[in-house]
Amino acid sequence: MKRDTKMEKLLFVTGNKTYSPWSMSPWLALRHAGAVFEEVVVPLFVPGYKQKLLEYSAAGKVPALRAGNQAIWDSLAICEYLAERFPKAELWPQDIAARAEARSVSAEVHSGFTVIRNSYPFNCRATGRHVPRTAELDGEIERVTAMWDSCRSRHGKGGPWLFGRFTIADCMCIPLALRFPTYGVALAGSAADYLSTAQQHPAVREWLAAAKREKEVIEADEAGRDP
Ligand SMILES: N[C@@H](CCC(=O)N[C@@H](CS)C(=O)NCC(=O)O)C(=O)O
Repeated sequence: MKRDTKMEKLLFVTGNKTYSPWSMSPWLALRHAGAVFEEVVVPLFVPGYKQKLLEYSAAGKVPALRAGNQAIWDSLAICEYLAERFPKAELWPQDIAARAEARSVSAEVHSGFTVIRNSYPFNCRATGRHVPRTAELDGEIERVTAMWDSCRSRHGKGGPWLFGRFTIADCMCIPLALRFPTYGVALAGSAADYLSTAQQHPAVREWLAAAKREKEVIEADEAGRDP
């Protein structure tokens, strides 16, 4: 018998909003889809946090989504699930070529940019952090900004997002873009416009406001603080 998944309640499990970029991506997709969901914030790296995460997903990581008894884990898998569950939200571009490219962008962000991620830990509550630039870091910054520029110039006609309308590619790229203001990385041209569009997005502002209200501090993610 076909299961009506639409009846299954959604429970989203996120890490600290300040420090969890992977949680932010599917949370943006949930908001964009207008999904009704309950949210559990599990503060990371405090005693007992792993046990708590394991109650929701065998991977023991955030993000995790529960749809009834079904566990869905990993940011991109959750976004894919939401694209199927909420087709009207058009979380992928309609055009097959644009969709293939949006998937490539999302996958590249999901599996790549490790130098940016390691050098610039996601810390969306902080600004004015200083981390020395290296050739590897500059190379990845150049790559990601060129990618955004290419999406905007070739696919961005219908709106301010990478593929015009808001898609999963934006869900995956926004947390990466938000690292740049933390570490004072000046962007130019369409990459700067893209960051500004992201910073003004109501769902992003909601996430950032929630992060500001958090009290926990994860020292390992507080890179580049002035002594
Ligand atoms: N590739 C995974 C990464 C998940 C991940 O590393 N989550 C981090 C927080 S952003 C986490 O749960 N850390 C806690 C731990 O590893 O114990 C995804 O895209 O969801």
